[in-house]
Amino acid sequence: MGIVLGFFNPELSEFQKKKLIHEFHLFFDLNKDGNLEWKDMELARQKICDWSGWKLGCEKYTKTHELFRTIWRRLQDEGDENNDGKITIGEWLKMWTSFNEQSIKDAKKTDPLPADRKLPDWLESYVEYKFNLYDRTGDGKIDAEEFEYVLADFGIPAKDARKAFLLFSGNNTRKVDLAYFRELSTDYYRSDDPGALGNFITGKLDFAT
Ligand SMILES: [Ca+2]
Ligand SMILES: [Ca+2]
Ligand SMILES: [Ca+2]
Repeated sequence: MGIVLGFFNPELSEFQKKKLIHEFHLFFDLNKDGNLEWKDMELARQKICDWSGWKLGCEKYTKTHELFRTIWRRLQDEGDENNDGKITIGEWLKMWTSFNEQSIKDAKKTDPLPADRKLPDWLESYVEYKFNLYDRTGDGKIDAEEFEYVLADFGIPAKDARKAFLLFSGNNTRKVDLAYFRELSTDYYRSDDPGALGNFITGKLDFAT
């Protein structure tokens, strides 16, 4: 048995639930039917391929297809409790609670990351996909224009995206590369701290309502 660490609660707080529900509806359920299915993954894959000009048959296209198949397989394993090919919002939240419990249970002193900074395997791949989606110029960092541009496609007002970017980039003093983006994403998915900068990574500024 791993060491039981008392510093975070496996139960999701209301704040954490709000963030996860927002992410589910905004970025995962792309066809907006209320469930997460392979169809949604296909739409995500199509989006990055279309935007990047990766055509059927090219290496990037094939790689992206494989990436999403893997993400979906893992996500379905962990989240689709009744095996009906759909992850409902209830199953989604349950999956995150189980992940919290498991991370506490498996935590070891030698872990490079504390239990509350771990991400599920499939999410590591998804975070990288998300980074590449934002990094339109492919220069290894996200700038304010890219962030605003990509979020506009998800219906986020430009002024909110701009403000969010300024917040987590420390008024443009911090380079938003993949390593920092991963940190911010971990805040978003795992942290219960309302002051964590990663809370703003989806362009939503307020989870109080
Ligand atoms: Ca859907
Ligand atoms: Ca299901
Ligand atoms: Ca860039």
